[in-house]
Amino acid sequence: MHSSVVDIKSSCINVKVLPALEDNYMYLIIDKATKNAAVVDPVDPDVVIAAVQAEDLKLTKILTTHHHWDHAGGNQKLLKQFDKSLPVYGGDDRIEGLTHKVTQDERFQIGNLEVTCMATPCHTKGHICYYVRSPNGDEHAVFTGDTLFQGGCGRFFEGTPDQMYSALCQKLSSLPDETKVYCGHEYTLQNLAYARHVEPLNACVSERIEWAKLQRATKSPTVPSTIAQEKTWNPFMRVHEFDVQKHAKAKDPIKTMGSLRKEKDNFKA
Ligand code: GBP
Ligand code: ZN
Repeated sequence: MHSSVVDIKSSCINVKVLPALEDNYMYLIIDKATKNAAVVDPVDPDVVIAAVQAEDLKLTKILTTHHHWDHAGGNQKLLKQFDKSLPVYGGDDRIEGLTHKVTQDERFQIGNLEVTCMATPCHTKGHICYYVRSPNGDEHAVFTGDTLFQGGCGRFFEGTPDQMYSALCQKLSSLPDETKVYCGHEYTLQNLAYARHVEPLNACVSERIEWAKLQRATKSPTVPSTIAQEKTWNPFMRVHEFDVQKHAKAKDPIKTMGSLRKEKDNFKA
């Protein structure tokens, strides 16, 4: 296992972080009040089923961020081995087992938790981020798949700088500061190495690198971060900043986004 299993607990929303494959994360989103749960990107269904049974959860939904096999490739097996009638949410017809195709602002519940879908096309055309709120509105989490990573973002396989700008700097940046960010891969150290190349003088980047090195030394996940933190160290969320534009040799945020992504595609940490 690339990382240990951890439980992120609070009053209403619990999240179980489950490592999979080389560097993927699956997540159980648990409504503490009802023990209802949804699983995000269950590429390794055996691990998910074991966790659901050990914690005596009622698994009611599969949430898929995008159709890539390392996210959606376990859906059929989970349906077959656990419950053929589990609804499968996602934004792309290429998703295994899809039953509920969702779009921007569509809402549904996990027990009493309120989920809002955010369409974030670019890494893939049908990519969805899932924003989760407690019933009292006090707790927030967002599951960002391969759109927003800690300190970075996904490759632009099916989209443009303009679309990633809209996803990161308009949609995700509008979430409450304290929203916890749960991304699809453990790429934090690689991403922050690039962030330091972009902004060598940004102390938030250097401090997070030191923290992340300590975490990884014990195989602890670096997730979650928060939206407020990402705005301090993630170059792709900082394309308005003068220093970032200067590094990119660009004069507007969207050109900066395009130029950063191009450079990161070939960056060796
Ligand atoms: C790293 O950064 O550690 N190993 C490298 C990058 C997401 S997975 C590997 C990589 O390219 N990962 C993808 C990405 O977007 N990385 C962000 C970055 O490099 O900055 N995937 O598995 C990837 O989406 C995939 C699966 C891709 C099916 C295409 C298809 Br089709
Ligand atoms: Zn992907």
